[in-house]
Amino acid sequence: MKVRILAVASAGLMALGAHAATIEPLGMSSYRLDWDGTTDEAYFIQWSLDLGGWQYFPLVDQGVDHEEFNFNSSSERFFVRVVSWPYTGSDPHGADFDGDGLSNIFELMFGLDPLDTDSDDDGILDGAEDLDEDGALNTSEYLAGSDPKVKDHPDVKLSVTVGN
Ligand SMILES: [Ca+2]
Ligand SMILES: [Ca+2]
Ligand SMILES: [Ca+2]
Repeated sequence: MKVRILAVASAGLMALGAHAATIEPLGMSSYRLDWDGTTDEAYFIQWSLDLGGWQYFPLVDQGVDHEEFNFNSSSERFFVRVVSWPYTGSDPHGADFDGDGLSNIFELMFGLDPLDTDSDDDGILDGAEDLDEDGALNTSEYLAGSDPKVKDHPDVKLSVTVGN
């Protein structure tokens, strides 16, 4: 029997249970997370294997009322939580919630925290970091559409596919 524990939290430290959430198994290693949303919030979904650190799934969910997210996990034990952020716009992927110059989805795709201007807490803001040390700062790579983790030529465009 697999142990599945769902924790629900938000950037604003919303009380546990404020968004009634459940996980149901859909099949082999496949699950559905659902929770009650509102139209004035966007949602990030995070996972952890040990509660020691949380990783983002690469999407931002626009709040409606009933939210669903399907995912796979082959781990014996895992944790999933929903993080909410006040938002009434229509492009949660393209928005820049933490205001560091990098869009939410760009940060999610490259392992940065879209809700923290300095993901690694080294005093250098995410946009001013140069992840691949190729001389082009992350903000420049974002604007050029290049991959901030590959020392790529400026005219190599990044292709991003987002599922929701
Ligand atoms: Ca950002
Ligand atoms: Ca930093
Ligand atoms: Ca770079």
